Amino acid sequence: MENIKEGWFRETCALWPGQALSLQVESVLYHQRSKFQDVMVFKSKTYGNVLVLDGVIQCTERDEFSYQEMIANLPLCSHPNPKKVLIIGGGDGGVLREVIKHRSVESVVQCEIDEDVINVSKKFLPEMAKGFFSPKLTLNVGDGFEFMKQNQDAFDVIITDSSDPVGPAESLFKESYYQLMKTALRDGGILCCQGECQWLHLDLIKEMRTFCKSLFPVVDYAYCTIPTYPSGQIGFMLCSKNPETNFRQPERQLTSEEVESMKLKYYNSEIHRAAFVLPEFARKVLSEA
Ligand code: SPM
Repeated sequence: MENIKEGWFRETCALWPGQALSLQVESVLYHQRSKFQDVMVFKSKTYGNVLVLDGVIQCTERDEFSYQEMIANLPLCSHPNPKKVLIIGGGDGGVLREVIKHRSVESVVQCEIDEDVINVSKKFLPEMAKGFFSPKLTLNVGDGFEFMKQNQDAFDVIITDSSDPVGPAESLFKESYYQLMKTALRDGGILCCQGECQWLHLDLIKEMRTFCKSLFPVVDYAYCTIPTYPSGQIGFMLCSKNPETNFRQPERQLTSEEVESMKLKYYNSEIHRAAFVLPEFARKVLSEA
């Protein structure tokens, strides 16, 4: 295992040159090559079990909730009545776990291409993967592109929980993919996608925002903090087919009782609003897009 040395896992990638995140390893629980990628789970000293795909951290038991709650709740709370939801990717199940907490959501289809990631998550990340047992779920092990081509005008919300734009997920950051999501959304539908990091990928985010604005009347960008993603944060690209959508003011505000009963640890309506307030260097670049 070339990325574990002297008891430390080190995450390096061409997408964040010159920097690396390290976590201390207690033991490697699983390491196999699936049909699509290298899949590893290790038990870390201080972040619980960690899922790593092609050498890149996807989630840790300690901090996963920030990303999963935000990528699910930013779009769901921006829609007046989300009933049918599509999740592309998200094989660990954490986004699904958050989506099914919404009473309005009647059905969820999840398309994950790599069945090994689902099985490994059920075994080693059970808190995240518990959503896979929900009666609301139809699981489709296969390609999200193909699924959306066959299912147009079908969903209120589409969430793309992808890995980074190298290898299998590269096409999910392209205009043609957003065009396909647009056709799979019903009128008034909303999408939210993993949107990379302001500190590292501002040019990519700007390019994506530009093509999103050519497709949708409303486009916005938000982010959350998360210690185990590079530079400690990750963003979300949000688009709506409804010209009246204002992502910065959640359409459905959660009461503190709802936050409590949904067992939310990061998302609340205040952080929803705050997530769109960008530091000046990013605000400036993205306002030109
Ligand atoms: N459900 C969790 C899956 C995680 N999907 C996003 C993973 C991104 C990992 N790399 C982050 C790099 C940010 N620039």
